[in-house]
Amino acid sequence: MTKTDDIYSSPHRELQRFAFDEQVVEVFPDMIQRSVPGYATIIAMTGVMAGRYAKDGSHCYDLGCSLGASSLAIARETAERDIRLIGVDNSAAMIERCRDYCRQSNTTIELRCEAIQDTEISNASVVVLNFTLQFVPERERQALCQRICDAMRPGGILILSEKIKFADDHLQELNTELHHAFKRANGYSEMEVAQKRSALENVLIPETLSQHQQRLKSCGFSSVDVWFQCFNFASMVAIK
Ligand code: GEK
Repeated sequence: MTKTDDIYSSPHRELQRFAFDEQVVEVFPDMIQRSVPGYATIIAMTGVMAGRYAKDGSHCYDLGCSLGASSLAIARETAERDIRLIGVDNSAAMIERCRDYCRQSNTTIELRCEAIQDTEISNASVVVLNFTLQFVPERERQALCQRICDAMRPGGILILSEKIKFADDHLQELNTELHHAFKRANGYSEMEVAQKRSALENVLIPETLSQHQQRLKSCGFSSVDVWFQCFNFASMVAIK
């Protein structure tokens, strides 16, 4: 049983920058499910795509794995195959809890507590960045995506899911409001939505779909598709 996210349900006199600490880990499954439209679909389809593209004798990476939702979905779809599954997160609290989940579900995932900008990547057939690149400093994103592409086997895939922004002001406003309405429909109050938004300011930096697509192309991915979008959340697949 996971706890209900009530972190921002009472007024915070001084809002701290959002961090993936013990308090967040406690409520994370509930928080992400109620905050990200399409989260369950994206995780399940990450597993399905990995099942198709993961190659025997290769590595699959879940970068920013949190509690291992994507890794566990990949593990389910690649059971009995000769694939090394690696999860990376720089939050010690997340990795510790993820380790418990892996143990409980009898799943073997190599977990690394380190920055995805520094982690070694090689012989990859599948790399997943589900809602993680948005937390990496903007100036470091190109080098990271380049390193991922370089470490990937031809025919391998990168699954990149992100909160996105819109170049068109009208669409930016509409999708922001629709996302907030989604959160309210999931039980968050106006105050919770507003406080979370402030805490994430300058921590989660979204980019437009075309920025992502151009970057992926410039790194050497030959095909890039947006396979899922709901409001200002999207998931792309890039094929090397
Ligand atoms: C899921 N993928 O359930 N290096 C390593 N980890 C990082 C870094 C970094 N530079 N920056 C942030 N993180 C997961 C959800 S959550 C998304 C991913 C969200 C980690 C951070 O500690 C957190 O666990 C994760 O990336 C982002 O599908 O909460 O919106």
